[in-house]
Amino acid sequence: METKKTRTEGCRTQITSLARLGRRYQLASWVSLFLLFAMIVPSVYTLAQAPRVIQITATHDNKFKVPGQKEPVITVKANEVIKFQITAQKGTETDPKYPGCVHSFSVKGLKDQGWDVCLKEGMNQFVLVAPSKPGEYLIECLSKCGKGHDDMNMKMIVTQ
Ligand SMILES: [Cu+2]
Repeated sequence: METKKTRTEGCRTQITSLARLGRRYQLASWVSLFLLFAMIVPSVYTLAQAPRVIQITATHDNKFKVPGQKEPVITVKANEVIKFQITAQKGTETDPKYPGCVHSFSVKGLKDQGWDVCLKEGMNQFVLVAPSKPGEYLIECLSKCGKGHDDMNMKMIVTQ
């Protein structure tokens, strides 16, 4: 009698442990699913947050040009992170104050925030943060590049 009892009990415990194991597996799959999401969601978020790319050309005749626009104007949001891709062509002169640069991409009041970039001949890629104060800013070339240099500028509109 006693042995029978223990056998049935043993069976029961086996069944319950199987059920527990099943539950544990289910839990494991839920945990792995959760982990998968935990890994995917931030990367998708980061991709969505990837900085906007703005392309500009700094021409050989010392002008800033934005593809598809008559006048070079860019509109950005306050504090927006922007990735600039600027193709720079060599002007007629070079400035010893900006060694190795054919032009510069500068905002006079924002130099300390990185807005004074040396443009080398060819493709220049860099990331800048838009000013926190909305308004109109003048982006200038401060590297004396020859005829037209004094007018080598473009507008940046910063919106809220
Ligand atoms: Cu210039």
